Amino acid sequence: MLTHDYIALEEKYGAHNYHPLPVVLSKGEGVFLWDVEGKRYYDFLSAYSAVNQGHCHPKIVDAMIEQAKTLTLTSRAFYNDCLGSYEKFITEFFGYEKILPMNSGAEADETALKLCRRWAYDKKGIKENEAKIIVCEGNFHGRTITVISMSNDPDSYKGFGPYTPGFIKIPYNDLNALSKALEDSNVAGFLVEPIQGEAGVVVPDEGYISKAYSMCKAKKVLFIADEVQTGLARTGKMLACDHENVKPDILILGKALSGGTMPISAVLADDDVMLVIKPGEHGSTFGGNPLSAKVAAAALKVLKEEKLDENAEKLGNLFRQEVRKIKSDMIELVRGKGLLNAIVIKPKNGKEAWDVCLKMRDNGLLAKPTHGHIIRFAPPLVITEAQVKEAVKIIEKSIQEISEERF
Ligand code: IF1
Repeated sequence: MLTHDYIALEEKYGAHNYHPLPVVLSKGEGVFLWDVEGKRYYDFLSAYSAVNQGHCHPKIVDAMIEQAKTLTLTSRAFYNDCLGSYEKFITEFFGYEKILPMNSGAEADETALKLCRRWAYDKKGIKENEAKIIVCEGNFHGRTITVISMSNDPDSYKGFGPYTPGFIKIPYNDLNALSKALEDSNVAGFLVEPIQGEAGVVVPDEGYISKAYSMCKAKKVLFIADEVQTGLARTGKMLACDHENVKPDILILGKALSGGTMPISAVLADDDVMLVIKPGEHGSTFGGNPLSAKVAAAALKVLKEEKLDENAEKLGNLFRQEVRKIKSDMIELVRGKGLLNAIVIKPKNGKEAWDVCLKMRDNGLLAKPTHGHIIRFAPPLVITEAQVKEAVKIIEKSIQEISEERF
């Protein structure tokens, strides 16, 4: 089968809930992907930052294979011999008293919302069913009904109502709006992405996170950070909140927690928050299974051993510096932190970000547009300096070729 055969198969038998770039991948290693015809590409998406450790990292895959041969799932009806030591490891790793293990990012966000609401009733004394949670415009927290109820992107929410109530939406990066919203005494939590990924890698002003945190503290409101995409070394620190020395009351992790091998997410909090949920009140069949316990521990160890946070910081600076040298009227703006970056594309001769991505694919680099005119650039954090430079050459060449094309 060739590329078009695989695409036709998905088109015929799969739901049409995605519009992928036309490339069919069959192998990955480190920063590279190969398509079914054997062509090699730089991966500058990293499965939306799930593959921070690089494709098929041997230490993560070894942990996975070894555990898969021994025990994969017991459910939480019984104890298993992997979960406790993983729980000890990850809580010490991030400095929390407890973890609640889940699978997808959206589920972890839902878990955080449930924790926050229950804490509001049990600890803050808000009347039942009246708790409110502040969220930000432009957010992306996943696809479940409650999560899309927080969204102001019609693609996410339109036509899926009725929606879950209890959210106050305020503009992102706006402390005045936060201050006003915090005046409502029924507010229990503030859920925020330290950098908004889906919105197009929107980096807030310096001090936004730390000031927002202090404002929440002053009102006895839980500061909840969705670090599903920004976490785990992507932005140059283990957590994006570390840039401002903020320790969220509730921390949400996903994606790279498994190095891209399987869905593993986690919610971390101290006892005061985590223990409001009692046996039987929350859970999931797969959350905390022995296989994911082993895989997640291995994935975290790789981040630390290979100092991927430092590499992201250093090579992120290099990437932005090199891209800013490209002379093209199609580049409107380059922004980001660590190795989570975006280029805002100014269309030319009817050519848009999508066309640039197709051209980059032809030239051996994969990235995906968001919101029509923004291209996200987020390679695996194991990338080297020479590879960043070569990748930027491909980006430059592609933008130049597109600029010269007409309809
Ligand atoms: C898709 C975006 C990225 C997330 C944050 C929770 C979740 C996500 C901050 C949910 C998921 C994804 C999902 C993926 C595309 C992607 C994405 F463009 F949509 F926004 F990464 F930039 N919190 N992000 O970014 O995690 O339930 O998917 O495990 O195809 O929908 P999930």
